[in-house]
Amino acid sequence: MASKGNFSIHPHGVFYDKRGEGARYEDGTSGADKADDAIRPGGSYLYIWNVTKRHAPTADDDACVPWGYHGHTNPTRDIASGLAGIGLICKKESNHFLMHVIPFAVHGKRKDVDKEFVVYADIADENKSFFFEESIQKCGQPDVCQARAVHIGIVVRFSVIYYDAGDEDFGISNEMHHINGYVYGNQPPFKMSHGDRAVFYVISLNLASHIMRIIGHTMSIKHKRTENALVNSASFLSAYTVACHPCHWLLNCRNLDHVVEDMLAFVDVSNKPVPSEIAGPGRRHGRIRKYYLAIEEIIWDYAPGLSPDNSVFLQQGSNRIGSKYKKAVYKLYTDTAFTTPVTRGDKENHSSFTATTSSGANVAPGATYRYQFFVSSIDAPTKIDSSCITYIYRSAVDL
Ligand SMILES: [Cu+2]
Repeated sequence: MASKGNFSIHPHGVFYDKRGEGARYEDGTSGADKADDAIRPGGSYLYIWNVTKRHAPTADDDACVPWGYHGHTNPTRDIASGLAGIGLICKKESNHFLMHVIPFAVHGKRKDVDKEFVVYADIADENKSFFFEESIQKCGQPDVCQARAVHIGIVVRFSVIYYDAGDEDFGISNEMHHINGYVYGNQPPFKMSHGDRAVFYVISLNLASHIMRIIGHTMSIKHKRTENALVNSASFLSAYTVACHPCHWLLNCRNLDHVVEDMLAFVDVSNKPVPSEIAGPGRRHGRIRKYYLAIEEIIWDYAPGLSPDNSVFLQQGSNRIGSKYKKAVYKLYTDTAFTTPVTRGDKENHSSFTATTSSGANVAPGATYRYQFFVSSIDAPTKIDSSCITYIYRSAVDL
């Protein structure tokens, strides 16, 4: 420990006694049992963590299980200051050791995958960082920023005992929606070759939900097929995928608040000869299904059975729109003439205000575009999935 602050390290997923906990709180202990709670500047401390059979991956787990570690002298402050990382606990047969700590670096020793990546998705609140007063000196006019700053007092038992609201906009400007410490796509691209088997260790620590996905790829999480890796506070998971289609793909958080903040990175898949079941052309051995979808404008009534008694706000009037709005819907036709609609039964006719894209094409009014989607063995339901998986499609020109 060489920093100016008192900090600690608190692990997840391993065994420790009070001296290896690294978390400061009122636990009724004293003396040696408190020495791990906060290491002073210039000091050092030996944390002892054990990985016992009870902490090893189970037979049903993947070869390795990711866990997080972070500062816990004041967890909010410590994590905002940057003190977070990831560790792996692996089955013996997959490695020659059980735990390996990888602070935002790749592990690279697994035999069951070609590539390993860390996706630490979080919101770093610089207002709460131990170093905020130093960072504020980077402001063009430090005095001006200091006056706008949100001042947070000392924390006792996780409660802030004083709090100066400051300037909310300035406070928000210091909240970094990051992936591995990078915002607005500044994370260097995750590089894969076509057909690579990859695992993404997706973790989060703070109080927000992140729904991470890679466009053009499905994932397997806990042996189940999905396209979303959902992580909440202090969540750690492994998302397995196979690099499809050489291209530049978006990896981002689907939480719409975080889409607005451009919480994203990119996956670069380079070209390489691959087995036919992975390459696009090789996927065409299956049945081809053609759908002719038009995007049409309609007037949609949100409450066709509305009575004056059951809704105040949906009654149309001089100062209210009412229950009817202009919408766009996908409508299925029999062929490219787009003149004969497909009649759908009641069970199939569920409004559909939703859409799709895979190539990013922007289809202009009156134009048509042919999207090709492939369903290969690597996207299929897994052995433990139910026989069908439900996905949505939607427009993605502007979310
Ligand atoms: Cu997010």
